Amino acid sequence: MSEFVVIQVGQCGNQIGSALWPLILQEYDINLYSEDKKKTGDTLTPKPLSSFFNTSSKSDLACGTLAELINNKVKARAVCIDMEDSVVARFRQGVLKDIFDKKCFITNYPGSGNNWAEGYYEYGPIYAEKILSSIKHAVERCDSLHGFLLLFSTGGGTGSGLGTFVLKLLADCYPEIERFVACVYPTGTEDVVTCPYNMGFATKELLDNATCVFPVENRSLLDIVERQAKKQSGDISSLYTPFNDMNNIIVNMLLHVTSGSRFPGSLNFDMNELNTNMVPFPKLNFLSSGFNPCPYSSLKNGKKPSKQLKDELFVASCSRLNQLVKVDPLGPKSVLMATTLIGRGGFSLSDMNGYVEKIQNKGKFAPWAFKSIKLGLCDVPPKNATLAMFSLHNTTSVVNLFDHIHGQFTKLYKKKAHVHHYTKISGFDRDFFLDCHESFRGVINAYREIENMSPVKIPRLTPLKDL
Ligand SMILES: Nc1nc2c(ncn2[C@@H]2O[C@H](COP(=O)(O)OP(=O)(O)OP(=O)(O)O)[C@@H](O)[C@H]2O)c(=O)[nH]1
Ligand SMILES: [Mg+2]
Repeated sequence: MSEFVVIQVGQCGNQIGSALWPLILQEYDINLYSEDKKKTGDTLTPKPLSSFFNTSSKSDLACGTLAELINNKVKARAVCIDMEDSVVARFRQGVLKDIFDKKCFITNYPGSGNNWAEGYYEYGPIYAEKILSSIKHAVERCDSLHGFLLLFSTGGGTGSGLGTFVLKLLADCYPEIERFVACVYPTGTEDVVTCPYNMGFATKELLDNATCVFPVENRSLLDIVERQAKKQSGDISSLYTPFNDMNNIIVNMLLHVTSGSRFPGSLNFDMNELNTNMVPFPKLNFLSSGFNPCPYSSLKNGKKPSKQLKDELFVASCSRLNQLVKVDPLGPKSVLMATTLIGRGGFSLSDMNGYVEKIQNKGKFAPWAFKSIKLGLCDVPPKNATLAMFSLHNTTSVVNLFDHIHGQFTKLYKKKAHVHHYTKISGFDRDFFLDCHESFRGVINAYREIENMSPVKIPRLTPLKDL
């Protein structure tokens, strides 16, 4: 089982983290609020917690309650960084306080002022040593570290600036270890005026230094949660705290994508296969993810899910309505470079092969991609669901996201608005604006080229007479 160190940076990164840890524990049947063990038959199946927790080498540790975890000195493999203290402070006090290693909290006051340069060039060098030492502490407690998983928003100063600084540190100090990033793009909720610059500079770093990026657009999440709220109560005013619902979707995406690394399955899909299968070129590393956000809890234990339900979940996972970024992976404008499908719970290989055929018939693939689709079957469904289907696409339509950010970045920069906040930071060079603009042009052109590629004609083999 692969191990991961989660590094959560800034307010958003730590808010996603605070939704992530309870849900991971729930997937292992660990009850946070009760001393009771799992009720079903009272026998606990040992499940290796080691992917996200340091269990002090008791790899088959079977815990039913949080108290047992704490007694066994189990610690989350987490590093929590923010340049203000309020969100990280909740980990010091909340119900999970004892599963966090206090050596891995790094905070300051009062934040990076919504300025990428402040996070990257001011706090980065000041905190580099402290951050590296916390990361080293977490890394030394791993037996088979596979990857770092970074969580942050690209819209503010700390997550985007310090988050991408940490990403670069990892690339320099741990070049062999994969760097996965789940990052929020506050599109549609741009409440920060400098957001276009922050998103722009952070994106350049993500293209340069991340192995795989799981981008999430707030406008996509908002659409999903509003649709769900309307379905459930017909009223979206019930969404008092949309960030909670939105972050739950991000967390579920992370649980799905890492499910094969945490649980067994008849067709195992480990995170170590992700980069090879999904990223054909280093800078085309942004992957769109989708799944049905509603758990199918209505199925009684033991009752076989119908084919219709399974098919519905497959269709939902590839639908544009359920993508966490604004793309339509099987739409007319999308050219697929790679796809992965992960079935959790009661899917069979023959179900999966049927879905592969559907995608191959409907989707348009890059001529060199051989229409290949990576499959994974994970035995354990998400908590409160009988089964789930998760899809990941490397599609050229993610260019929409780059176009959107580049457009906003250029609009602001044409007027040189807010530029002085960045140029006043020591280490930040005015030319970085132009470099960033060039980086966007490069990646946008790369996607467009693949979109416009005509199918490659492979010449027929002719016999070699001289042999
Ligand atoms: N989906 C989601 N978006 C968030 C969340 N928190 C903040 N955002 C968005 O992310 C952007 C700012 O990111 P923050 O994480 O608050 O900023 P920060 O990284 O702490 O940086 P500074 O406060 O500027 O130092 C805003 O545009 C918010 O709309 C969250 O919990 N979930
Ligand atoms: Mg903040």
